[in-house]
Amino acid sequence: MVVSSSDLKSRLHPIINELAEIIVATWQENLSLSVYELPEGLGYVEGKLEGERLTIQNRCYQSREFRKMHLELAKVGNNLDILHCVMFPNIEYPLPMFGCDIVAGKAGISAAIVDLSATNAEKILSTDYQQRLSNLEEIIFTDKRDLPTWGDIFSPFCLFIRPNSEEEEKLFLKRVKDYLTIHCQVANQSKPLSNNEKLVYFEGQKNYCLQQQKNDKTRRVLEKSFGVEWAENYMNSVLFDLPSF
Ligand code: BLA
Repeated sequence: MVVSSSDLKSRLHPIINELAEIIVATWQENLSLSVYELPEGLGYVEGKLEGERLTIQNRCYQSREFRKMHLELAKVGNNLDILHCVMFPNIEYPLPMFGCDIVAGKAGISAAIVDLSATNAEKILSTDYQQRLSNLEEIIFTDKRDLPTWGDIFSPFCLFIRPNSEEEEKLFLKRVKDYLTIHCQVANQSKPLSNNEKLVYFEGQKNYCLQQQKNDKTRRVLEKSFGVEWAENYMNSVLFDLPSF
């Protein structure tokens, strides 16, 4: 069955479409993008084994500083809409990982997370990032959520919430745009590293990906529609592939 991508868009929670547009527009405003090819057959996928049909639509770009900028929109049956976004720096640049995930169910958004996660030896964001992030006006969200144990990769600036109103949803979107803009601005000014220094960022990115692959909630959704092997391959070749060095 051929289903056009615009069809998925019309079936997603509006906040997910809105955030997707913000992300791509911010990339286009700040970076020089070219297309990044995903592994064959994994751009648009549909699956249904036990449980409900899962539809996934991927958009992927690259730039000078970023090996891969991945935006994924997914729908599980009629219940669950997901936005997933990760920017994988080219390991020649001393940049953190940008990650964002929104999970929306019938009752609204249950999880909204955004972070810039350090991949340097100290696992601490550079002072440049810390200053810019600290300068953002404070936003108080009512329902903060606790990170799972694998979430030790996230920074003190990680925002993990359950928005409790449309206003909080909008504020979350604004914060994602803030983090993304800071990230693109710092990336634009960053200079490539020497071969020796690259190893640290390779290891840091590897650690980030290995920890994210421990997210059983993501894995289970994929397994229920596509099977264990497919889910494993998708998690380590599309969602969190390791850089080569
Ligand atoms: C949680 N991720 C979840 C949940 C689901 C998914 C169903 C549970 C929602 C909840 O607890 O309310 C599912 N997420 C997916 C699927 C994809 C996806 C199927 O991205 C992709 C196809 N996850 C990420 C990234 C981050 C992330 C980049 O992919 C953070 C930067 C975080 N998702 C994240 C965290 C949780 C979550 C921290 C909560 C996990 C927990 O409570 O155990």
